[in-house]
Amino acid sequence: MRTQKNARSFSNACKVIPGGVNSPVRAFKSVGAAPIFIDRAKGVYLYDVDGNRYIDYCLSWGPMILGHANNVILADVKKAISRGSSYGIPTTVETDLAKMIVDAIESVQKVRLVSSGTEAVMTAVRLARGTTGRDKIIKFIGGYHGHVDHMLVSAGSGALTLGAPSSPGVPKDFAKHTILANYNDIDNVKKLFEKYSDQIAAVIIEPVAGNMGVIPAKKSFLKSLRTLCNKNKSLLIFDEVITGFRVDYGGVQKKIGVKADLTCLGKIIGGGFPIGAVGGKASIMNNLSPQGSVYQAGTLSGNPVCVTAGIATLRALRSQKPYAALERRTKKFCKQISEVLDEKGVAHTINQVGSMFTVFFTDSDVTDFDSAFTSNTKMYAKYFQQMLKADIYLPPSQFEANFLSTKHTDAHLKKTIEALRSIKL
Ligand code: KE4
Repeated sequence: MRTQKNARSFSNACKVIPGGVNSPVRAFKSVGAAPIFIDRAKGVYLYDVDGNRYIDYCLSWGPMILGHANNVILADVKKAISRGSSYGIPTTVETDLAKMIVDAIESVQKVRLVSSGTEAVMTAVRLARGTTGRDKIIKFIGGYHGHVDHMLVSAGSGALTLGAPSSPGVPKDFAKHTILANYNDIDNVKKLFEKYSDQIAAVIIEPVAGNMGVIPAKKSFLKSLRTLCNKNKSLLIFDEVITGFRVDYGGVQKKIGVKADLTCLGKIIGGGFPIGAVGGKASIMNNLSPQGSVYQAGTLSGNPVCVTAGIATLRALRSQKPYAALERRTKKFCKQISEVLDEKGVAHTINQVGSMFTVFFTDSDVTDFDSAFTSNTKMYAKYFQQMLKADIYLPPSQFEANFLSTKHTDAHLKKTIEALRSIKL
């Protein structure tokens, strides 16, 4: 039932907020629909202002791995917020969260907390440049690392979806040190190192891409990247803003056996509150101000309320160890989705890693940006709209990731499969 409140909320928002949203992909433009406005959420459910209830597979783009309004997190946050919300002075909870991250990710000896994934990436890149004295950064076509100027060069996620591979407002000079490579194509990277070897400060990669849809990097590719960076004295930056504590407790590094020099985190480590982090070897991290000379700062960095939510989240993940069960449940769910799409004769490919996955409407394998782009985005829009009508909320873009939480039960997945069977594609 779609009454007028969603529509009215959107037109009111458009009067005072560009596009009516505070982040482009929320506008539902690429799925040809008007956005819904959320009143509240609990567990796997979203409730919009029209009174509709949806099963949520976007989970605020990843953070809500323990479900919305998780009681344990809420209890800790309520206690924290009653002691004040921000001091701009160090607190011991910041040390506690940093320590949890250091203990969880072997390659991380020190951590700087910030307020978003974009800030984490911005800091990691500046730190890599300051540490190596070099300017160039290799990123991958279709990779999205937040909206800092020098990363908006053929970005993925919103920019990719909006068909603007690089954004107006980014001066050419800001982008000229960003070199683009093809994901999973080591020969391409080798050629770039041959061309720019002693100029490359770092390679930044999502070890499991989430912003051109889910695309895992091949283990051999990541191992070769590690070797190339060692040989050329460049740093390897893993952007684990999505994958951090999503596919395993820590990141993907343990699973794939490749260690990054710097790791960017966000989303889950804040439990739904604004947060980001960059971590790595002490010898590199110590170059950050005030210990070193690479400047970085933030009024709300390490905010005690956000950090408390992060600690509660990681503590729950560390004790519940949900990852194997989440992976099993997600694999089974993807198999069921595929069976129904086969029954409907709809060409598709599903990429799944842990509890994140994407249904690409294409009949080719999806291993990089070009193959992801063979997807039929009109079909995706139809799928999104029909599933929304069936009270299932999916990411409003073909080039994003779906997520399961620990609150998604077999009954929720069964209802979703029934909804998929009922729609016309
Ligand atoms: P934030 O600044 O949005 O916290 O993080 C930027 C970022 C960095 N690195 C990766 C791998 C990311 O996926 C992101 C942000 N992800 C998008 C969705 N894929 C956020 C959603 C949005 O832009 O509204």
